[in-house]
Amino acid sequence: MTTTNSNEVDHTTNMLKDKHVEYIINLDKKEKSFEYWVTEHLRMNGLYWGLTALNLMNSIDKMNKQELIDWLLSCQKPNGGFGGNTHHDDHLLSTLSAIQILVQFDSLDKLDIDSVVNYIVKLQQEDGSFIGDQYGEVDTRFSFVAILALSLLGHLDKINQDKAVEFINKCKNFDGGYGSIPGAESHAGQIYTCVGALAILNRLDTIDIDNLGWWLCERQLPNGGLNGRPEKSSDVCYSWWVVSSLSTIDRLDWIDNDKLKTYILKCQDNETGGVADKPGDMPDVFHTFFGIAGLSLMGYFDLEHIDPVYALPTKLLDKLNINLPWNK
Ligand code: GRG
Ligand code: ZN
Repeated sequence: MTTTNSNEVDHTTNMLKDKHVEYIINLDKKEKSFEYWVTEHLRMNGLYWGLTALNLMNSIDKMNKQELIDWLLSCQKPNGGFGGNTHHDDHLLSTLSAIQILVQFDSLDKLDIDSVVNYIVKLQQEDGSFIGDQYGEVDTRFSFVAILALSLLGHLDKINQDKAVEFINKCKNFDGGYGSIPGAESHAGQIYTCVGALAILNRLDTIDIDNLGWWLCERQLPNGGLNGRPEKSSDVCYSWWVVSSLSTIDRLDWIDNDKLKTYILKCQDNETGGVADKPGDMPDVFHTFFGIAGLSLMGYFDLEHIDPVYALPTKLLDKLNINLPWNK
């Protein structure tokens, strides 16, 4: 399969790699525009999505590293956490994105690691769960984000890991999936976070693999795309949430990879570049990243390989000496 730029190319069978690179680079130039890294308060997440997508396409050097690191460091608050932009409150989600960006720029040494670790550790609750910020919402997303961030910083020992696992297991449902809090319905996004957290803590043994594998593969619809829970429509971002979970539990062959690839390709915008949530919709940086990440996980188009748990290029995790037993 070729990778090309031409408008004459059939985007339903080819990946428009060069156009996607241009699309992402241009987002950075459209400062103050509506699309500027999705929305202002999410800029740290947006930068992580865009940068990682470029990295998978071997084009990270197209970004201005020094300028971005200076901006990123200006988003750190006195309590150690990072805001989504310079004048925004700290949040666990933007703190993880900041760390993932620094890993990709090989610049973790720019960080006062102890202050960030302290910030994250304080967010763990008595029952092992994590809150995302000062407002106190509990969600398995925050368990995962805290565990992933501490793992990248080499300080997982600072939290109560057994309690963290206990809380995640309370969020497991009869169908083998996981929800955001105990009793909440299974959702592919929450499953990614719970499976990822358990993988990092070396507790994949607590997962009901067959049940979960079935639930996940039933997310594939006749159009090849995946949905996030029963009765919902397909969306490109589930090419990450579902495919990464299947990959971590070693059941990626339980869905039709070729049909999903075609669905993702149909969501490409062959004029502007970028990938949309559904065929014909407007592209955005979030779905561009998750579409490309899904293709990378499935091994298409000579993309840099992404790790299904850390959501970073595998080669960078090897450099950090992070153990990836699921990556056989
Ligand atoms: C490092 C990749 C990475 C992520 C950090 C924030 C986070 C951890 C994970 C988010 C997991 C999650 C809950 C994803 C789901 C997002 C989503 C599309 C929600 C909408 O779901 P529905 O079912 O609506 O309400 P749809 O659009 O599917 O019909
Ligand atoms: Zn989506």
